[in-house]
Amino acid sequence: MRTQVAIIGSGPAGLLLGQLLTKAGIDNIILDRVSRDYILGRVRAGVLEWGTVGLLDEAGAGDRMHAEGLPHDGYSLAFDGRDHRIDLFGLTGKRVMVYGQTEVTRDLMDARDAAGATTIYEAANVTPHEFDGAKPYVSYEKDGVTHRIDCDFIAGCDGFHGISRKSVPEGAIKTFEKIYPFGWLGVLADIPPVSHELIYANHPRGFALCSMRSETRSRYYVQCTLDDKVEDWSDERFFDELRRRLPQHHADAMVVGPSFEKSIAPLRSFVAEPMRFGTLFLVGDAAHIVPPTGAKGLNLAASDVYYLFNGLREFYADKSRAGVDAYSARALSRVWKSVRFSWSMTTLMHRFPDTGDFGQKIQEAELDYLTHSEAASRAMAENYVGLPY
Ligand code: RFL
Ligand code: PHB
Repeated sequence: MRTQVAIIGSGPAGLLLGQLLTKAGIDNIILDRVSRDYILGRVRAGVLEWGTVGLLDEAGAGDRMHAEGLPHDGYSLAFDGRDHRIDLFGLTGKRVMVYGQTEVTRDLMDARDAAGATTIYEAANVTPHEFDGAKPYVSYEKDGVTHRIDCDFIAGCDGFHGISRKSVPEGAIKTFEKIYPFGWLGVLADIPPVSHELIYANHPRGFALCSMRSETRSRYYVQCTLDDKVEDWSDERFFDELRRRLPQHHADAMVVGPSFEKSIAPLRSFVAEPMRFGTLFLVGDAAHIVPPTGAKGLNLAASDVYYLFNGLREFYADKSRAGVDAYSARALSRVWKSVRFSWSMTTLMHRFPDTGDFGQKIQEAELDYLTHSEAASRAMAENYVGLPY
């Protein structure tokens, strides 16, 4: 088999890149090691920057998002028993879209099917080869048979645990990592959200987040310890804990109900540099991970795709390598700003077991500063809605 761009990974990064390439007339094949249903069973991000919304429109996958997604003009920082609203629209003229990653993925898969582009699910032992030369290829196994796809470029969109980053010789890559001493326990339940905007709460018992997927489906999180087990958290215990961490008027307004998804995610910041090795490009979680506090993971995958897609389009349309050569530096410049923002919002809103009274006082001072300084609130809002590409 031969294609122009072989894409490893059918998450949001691989699917968005594939769809933009297909629309530009650039042939591509996507390979994933799991099934389509398995991918659609994952519950992950929920907030889209407006730049991501625009890319989904450009990919021809935005109709349902505009019909069913919820544009949000602000969110609340809750602490000390009260709310401070970050007026995203008033401070930046921009808003975000609340629309789940599962739905984004489904819309991109449907658009890909409609375009007739090839995706190979349940491909085993996918491996990128010879990406330091001009004739790269990807091999994989399916139903016991080994296949080979020759290509011009390989896009490694295979997430943090994927094979693409691991295929790069150790000496050619530098990684940066920070592990946080806590996780998030999340539930999904068909109950109306406690508030029509997101609430990020800092409480002596730990962080909490009230998010949503629709007007009838809530996504709630509480900070938990790294050794917490999902089995130890009944719905009753979860909602009791969540309510205790919210200002009283929100706790009183909360409707509770049975959850149908409950999981724990550890929090980590990670960046791999560079993001390009010859004809292999790392995209999205394959190259970087952020803690979810700033809602940046999925949006960073989208901005990487923007830079790579434009580089590839320039390569095929104008015979220019300038865009692909600039990919890593352009993507990393935006990545590090989102890594910084996600780290700072995580540091501001969580209880840390190891920073003592000093760390606590610094948090309180920063929250007080945010409450009283429009400049500080605007800086936060500007990062949350997404820095320009
Ligand atoms: P994905 O979504 O992980 O997709 C990668 C795809 O690659 C496939 N794959 C392979 N295919 C072939 N061969 C291999 N060897 C392969 N190894 C992996 C996988 O099956 C998969 O289909 O990466 P992508 O596309 O870069 O998208 C990134 C986003 O998914 C990610 O940034 C966010 O979901 C991060 N994230 C969250 N972000 C938020 O903004 N808010 C959240 O609440 C939030 N919650 C989460 C998250 C990430 C989580 N992970 C990765 C464990 C919760 C979790 C649990
Ligand atoms: C979510 O809805 O899952 C969500 C929203 C905002 C975040 C993280 C997760 O910062």
